Amino acid sequence: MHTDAAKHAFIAFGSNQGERIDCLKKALKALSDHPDLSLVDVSAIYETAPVGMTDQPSFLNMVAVFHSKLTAEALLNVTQSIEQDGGRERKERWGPRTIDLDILRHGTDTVDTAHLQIPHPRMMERAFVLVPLLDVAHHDPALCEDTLHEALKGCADRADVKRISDGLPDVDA
Ligand code: A4P
Ligand code: MG
Repeated sequence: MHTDAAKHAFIAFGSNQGERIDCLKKALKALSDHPDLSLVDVSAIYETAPVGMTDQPSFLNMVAVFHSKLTAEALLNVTQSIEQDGGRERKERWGPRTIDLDILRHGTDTVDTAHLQIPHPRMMERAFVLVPLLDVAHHDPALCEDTLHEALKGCADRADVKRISDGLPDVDA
């Protein structure tokens, strides 16, 4: 299902299994190729220490912004099928994964159902989300960068987020 008015969709990418850069690239391409999504911008890529279940490899994290003509629910279907195509097996919550795609925001939508919450309920507590989000937050005037910086000060994982590249190579945004 799609709507005519495009919204800014902010999607957080995480990978800590396999060729992590390739997993990010593959998911970004799949989203960009969707007829109702167009890529606006990508953050830098960050290497981050695992949060939650700490006994697992480090992650690569980034955030991408799209113009979305999908509904939030349809976008979740798209991200979940891309996760599956990326070889993700859901074994345990917060466990290792080839690709995790979390919808952080979708325009000004607020959704609170059993299977979808937007804005993402944990986004303001995690430096591995907030730091890349700050790279691209200017695309949405409703996203207050001061609020993001303030939230970042309270994140326990703040020191564990290291910028490793300015963005994915070979991506036109
Ligand atoms: N779901 C609800 N709202 C959303 C949303 N806005 N976007 C539901 C995407 N999914 C959403 O997710 C579980 C369920 O969340 C889905 O079925 C969907 O209906 P999942 O991807 O299957 O499982 P998960 O990712 O293990 O659980 P969860 O709760 O999404 O975990 P998080 O919060 O994504 O944390 N440490 C570092 N350094 N970097 C990371 O990327 N990621 C996690 C996962 C933990 N630690 C990490 C990282
Ligand atoms: Mg997830």
